[in-house]
Amino acid sequence: MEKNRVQTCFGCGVPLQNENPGATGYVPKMLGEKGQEHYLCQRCYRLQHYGETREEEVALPDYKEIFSNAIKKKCLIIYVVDLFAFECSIIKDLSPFIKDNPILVVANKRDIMPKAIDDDKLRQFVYARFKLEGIDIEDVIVSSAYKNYNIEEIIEAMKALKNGKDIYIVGASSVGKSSLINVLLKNIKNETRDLITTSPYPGTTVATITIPLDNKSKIYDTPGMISRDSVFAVFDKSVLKYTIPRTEIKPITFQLNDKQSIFIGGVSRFDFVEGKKTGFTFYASSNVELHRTKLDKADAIFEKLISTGKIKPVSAALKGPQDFVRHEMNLPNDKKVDIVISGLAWISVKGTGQKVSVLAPAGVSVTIRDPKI
Ligand SMILES: Nc1nc2c(ncn2[C@@H]2O[C@H](COP(=O)(O)OP(=O)(O)OP(=O)(O)O)[C@@H](O)[C@H]2O)c(=O)[nH]1
Ligand SMILES: [Mg+2]
Repeated sequence: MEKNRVQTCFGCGVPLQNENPGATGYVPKMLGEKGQEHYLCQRCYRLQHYGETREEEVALPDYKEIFSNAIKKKCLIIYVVDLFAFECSIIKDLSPFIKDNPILVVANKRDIMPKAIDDDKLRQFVYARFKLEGIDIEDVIVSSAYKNYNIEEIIEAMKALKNGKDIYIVGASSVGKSSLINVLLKNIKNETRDLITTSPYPGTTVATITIPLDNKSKIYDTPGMISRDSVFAVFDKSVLKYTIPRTEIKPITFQLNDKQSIFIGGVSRFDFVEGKKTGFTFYASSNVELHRTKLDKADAIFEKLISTGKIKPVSAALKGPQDFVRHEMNLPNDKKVDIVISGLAWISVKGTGQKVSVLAPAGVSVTIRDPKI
């Protein structure tokens, strides 16, 4: 590596070093030889070439410091949210740093949402939620970095809004910020290889990455904050592998009488405690198995399925009902709502005053919101 210049990894933004192979930002000398335009740390090299993730974690950055250092001048903010894990996508701590700038919201991962839903419905949902959070936004574009969906629309909106300024891509971890930048660059510059490292698990981008966009402005990729009260902060990779949807989610409706339960894998449980027969529609990754049973037998069966591994996924920390937190709720009267287990699933139901209860892992929030769909 050249001396006197702080080199950073183009894949994740960490400062590079070639002395300690066990430490963050290690780059073998051969990768850092003269003539190479972009330097990748060993972790990014492995992720990009073999999709391999090391078990050891990189130190998570101090987001407040990153944003207060980064967003000092006027810029265009592209705030990326995940249409599936939406509750984990709105990061309250971010608002003070971005609020004086124009904000374009990109609602990503359209491909995993059911095809039958109208994009406009999703846009309205996202609009309403940002309004509720008190964040003024210019527009919402529904996109898929995977399917190259509405990427041209994002580029057009960027052109219209950026006014010669730089662009910061912000948002929670794993919403697809780096993936979007890679497809935006492909479309704008016709570059064909992925440069910024992406991975299914939170904490991929570690520091702000600067990419020249044109001769006037730059685009900045930033590390995403991990929502503390979601499954992303609680489950390890072996569980997240199942819970993060990779393909279109297929809603499953159960017509339940009260005193019936649905297991959401071995990692959550929904109990219909009291009320008239109701249709409950479950939205979760297709790799999360749903299992119906009677409430009075639910504790014993739940424990048995978990211990025998006959339900997927299971988590080593969740062995039986005693390891979960119970959230009891009275549903509203005559109103459609979603019951959300943050980052894992949501259950859509017409409320008629039913009494329900959700067993969720400790630390994962369970909330009721206006319906997404
Ligand atoms: N299904 C689907 N997956 C996507 C899409 N965009 C990104 N992903 C996946 O989501 C995961 C996270 O993507 P990243 O681009 O690394 O997310 P990030 O927001 O940069 O994450 P951090 O760097 O941790 O903040 C990866 O597995 C991507 O392949 C999309 O449009 N659809
Ligand atoms: Mg990233």
